[in-house]
Amino acid sequence: MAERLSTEARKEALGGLPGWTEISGREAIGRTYTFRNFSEAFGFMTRVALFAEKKDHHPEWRNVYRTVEVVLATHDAGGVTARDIDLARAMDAIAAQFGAA
Ligand code: HBI
Repeated sequence: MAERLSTEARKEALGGLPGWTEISGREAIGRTYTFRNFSEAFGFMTRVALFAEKKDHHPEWRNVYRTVEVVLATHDAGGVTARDIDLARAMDAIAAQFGAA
């Protein structure tokens, strides 16, 4: 199983992930994406869902119209692991293809 990152390692990883922040009250990281419209938000979620399934590592997320709020944590490890950092990077790359802010 992937190892939980230390507070220090988590902060360092977040330094390389603009837009991502710590979630207060639990060991998790989050980011909100804003797309041009619902269709693009849902397209993003579909692409991420396929990637997440392939990696067997899944986001917690909430879609409201053209925004997608994401929380990443490794439930099996009870915190943030390298798997979350990898998923955050992949989500950023997919979101950039949709021109998300
Ligand atoms: N996704 N975010 C997240 N965290 C997990 O611990 C996790 C997952 N997706 C699948 C998964 N674990 C499974 O590997 C296990 O629950 C069997």
